[in-house]
Amino acid sequence: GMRRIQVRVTGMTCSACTTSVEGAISTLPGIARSSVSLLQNRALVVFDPSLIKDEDIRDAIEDAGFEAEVLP
Ligand code: 9UX
Repeated sequence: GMRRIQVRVTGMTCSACTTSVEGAISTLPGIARSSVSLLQNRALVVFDPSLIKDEDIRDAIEDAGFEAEVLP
């Protein structure tokens, strides 16, 4: 089945940052759905855990230039 996580994303200061984060997530394998909130500093990601791990999603957001932490 699909896994759903929330990621705290800090360092987004404008809507173009949000678009960058969305782009970084959506190009990863196994992503079913993602939405990023600038105001809440939060990304919601639904993905196939047989294709990608929480840590890979976090790392992709960090590689795009933001701080990311998967929430418990
Ligand atoms: Mo907006 Mo974000 O001008 O790194 S794109 S601040």
